[in-house]
Amino acid sequence: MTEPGTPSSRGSRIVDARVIVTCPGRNFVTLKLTTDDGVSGIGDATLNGRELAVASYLQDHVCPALIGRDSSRIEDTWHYLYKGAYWRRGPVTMTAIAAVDTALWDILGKVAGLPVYQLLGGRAREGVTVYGHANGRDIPEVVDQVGVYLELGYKAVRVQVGVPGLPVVYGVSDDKLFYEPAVAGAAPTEATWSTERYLHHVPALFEAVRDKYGFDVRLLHDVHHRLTPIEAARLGKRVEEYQLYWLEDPTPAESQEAFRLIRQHTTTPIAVGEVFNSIWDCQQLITEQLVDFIRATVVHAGGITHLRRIFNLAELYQVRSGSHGATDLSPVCMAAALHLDLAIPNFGLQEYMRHSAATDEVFPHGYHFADGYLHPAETPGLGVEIDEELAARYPYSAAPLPVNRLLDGSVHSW
Ligand code: EZ4
Ligand code: CO
Repeated sequence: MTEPGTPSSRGSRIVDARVIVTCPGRNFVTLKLTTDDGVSGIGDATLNGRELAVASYLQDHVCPALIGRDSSRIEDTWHYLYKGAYWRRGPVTMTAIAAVDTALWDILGKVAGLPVYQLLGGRAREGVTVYGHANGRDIPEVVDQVGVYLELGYKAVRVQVGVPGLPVVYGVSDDKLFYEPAVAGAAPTEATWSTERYLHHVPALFEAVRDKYGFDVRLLHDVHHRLTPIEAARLGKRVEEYQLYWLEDPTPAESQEAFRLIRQHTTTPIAVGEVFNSIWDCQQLITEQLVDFIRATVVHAGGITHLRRIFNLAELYQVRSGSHGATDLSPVCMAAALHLDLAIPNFGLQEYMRHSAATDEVFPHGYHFADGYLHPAETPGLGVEIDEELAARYPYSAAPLPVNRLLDGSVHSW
């Protein structure tokens, strides 16, 4: 047996660990690791609205401990950070661990001269099917927007519509190729919500979209945690005839057994998980087959190493992946997600919201969209870099997510 640390068993040593915070239109936190062989890898560490907490966690507590560590020991480093912190799980910790993990996979790919998906077992499909986002203030506007995505070649579209009587509604914006809910300012903006108005209005949207485009396109909808289980059950049942590909985050998932009630009433497929940070958030959801798609992501669920573990568990129960991919997940996370999506057996669908031109310039990347699919870069590693000089020109600017209230003023899930 080779002694741990002897040259034959050893990768290169980490000599530099740096956190880069930049705001090319929105805030991103990126971890950059460099080895004594001069190889660098990057990982996304962005937690929307709470960016600086992760930056500090990394800078103050993780980076010093990484110096001198063997960059090839990805699994060991994961457990070193997870068990070694004593304080387990949580979005800040798991986003920080994700950044380290992602950067180490990037380095390993570059050292091996292979794109990361090859290290994960190779291509299990030709491309990563993605969905885009059609939204509008009213139903005709959404119907038009679905047409725009179909023209672009998308095979799946999420539809979100404004609700009469509510001034702002999640997912509806003036920007049409992306949607940015975080708003610049020290304190959060506030939105109002009426479940009654929403439930009354939204089925007509699916009817209108199916009438116009038929059943060939996959349609999705995000409830964004706003319903109780029985309300979600009612909506799922009501829209069954429109054959949604999934209904997302129908109810908050802190209580996993809540989904049993939804399941008892409807065959509309359920997707959940964008706020999950560990396998323990979805253990019951998966093993009791209470959902159909797990939407956890590389950046918030402990990196490629831990997300792969979640998807592997899900595969045993015929639950597929459906990873979150909104604009607050940087191109570094998107690149990492694509490598994993390409390699796992139980891939379902990947969210893809285009980044702004400024973001794309700060994060030059080789992944590309063609005919409804995204394809990761074929270059070694993740195939995404950060232009640090350009990044430095965009200083951090506070932008929290909104707070949501019912019409009577009660705080509600946003
Ligand atoms: O609100 O990423 O499915 N996508 C979503 C997103 C989330 C944001 C929160 O940072 O629900 O738009
Ligand atoms: Co969502």
